Amino acid sequence: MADTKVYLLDGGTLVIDGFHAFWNRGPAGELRFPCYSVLIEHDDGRYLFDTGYDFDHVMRVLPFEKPIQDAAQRLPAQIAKLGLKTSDINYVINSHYHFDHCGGNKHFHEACTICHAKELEQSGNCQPFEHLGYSDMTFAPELAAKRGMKLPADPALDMYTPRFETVTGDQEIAKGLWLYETPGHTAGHYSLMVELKNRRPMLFTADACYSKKSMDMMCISSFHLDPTRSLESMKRLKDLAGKHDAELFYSHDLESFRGYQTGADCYS
Ligand code: 5PN
Ligand code: ZN
Ligand code: ZN
Repeated sequence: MADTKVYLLDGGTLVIDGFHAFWNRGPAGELRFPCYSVLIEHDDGRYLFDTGYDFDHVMRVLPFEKPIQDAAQRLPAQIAKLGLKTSDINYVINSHYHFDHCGGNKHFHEACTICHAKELEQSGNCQPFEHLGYSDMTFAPELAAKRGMKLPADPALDMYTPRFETVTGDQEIAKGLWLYETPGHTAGHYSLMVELKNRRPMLFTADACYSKKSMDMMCISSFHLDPTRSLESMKRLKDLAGKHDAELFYSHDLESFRGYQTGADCYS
């Protein structure tokens, strides 16, 4: 039995307006925030929670979010830096299918792809106001075709036929690896808690809570399906953190991210 290890993989940054990050509160103005993936080395296999954004996709579809992602921040390079190949990843789990959380799925040809059943359903049949969020459909080429979307030519996609495993409810998907339902931001959003031997559990909020300031203000982002459920999920995260003495790791918080250990510097 080896100890579980957690690596945070820096995937670069994007810009949104303060009124998007803090819905109806602001203040307005450019806010640059990080995107990252979480690699969990577990006895049962290697799990990757979220896969960041694809630089070319953002430049093509949302250039106004001004992506900064250098070559070393591309996900395959981040994986290589740990001495791994993309084929070493056994499971890709997506908190949800917004473009800044699934852009790298296409690189993981061997992995089983896990998500909430409702998320897969919604991403294939979303509300008009969700189209920008669900604009990178490379994670599911067949769904993209069903939505009538033509995917750009991409060598990564030639080899990519994802196998989906959908789940519902709270789930311990491997020992000490917990998925908690936190809907509202999207239909089938999951947050992830990882129990470790030598420290407090890590609770990755994903987009159920962008930042510490969001939690302190109980303020959600403006990209959401259901604001009331979003707030309930934020309260749920706070309760879970209290109950398990877990440390909250936010999805898009530059200040917090600067304090996180990244790359080969892992948590265990
Ligand atoms: C970073 C970001 N930008 C735009 C959208 C959107 O329209 O839905 C989700 C989202 C984002 O996470
Ligand atoms: Zn999102
Ligand atoms: Zn996000």
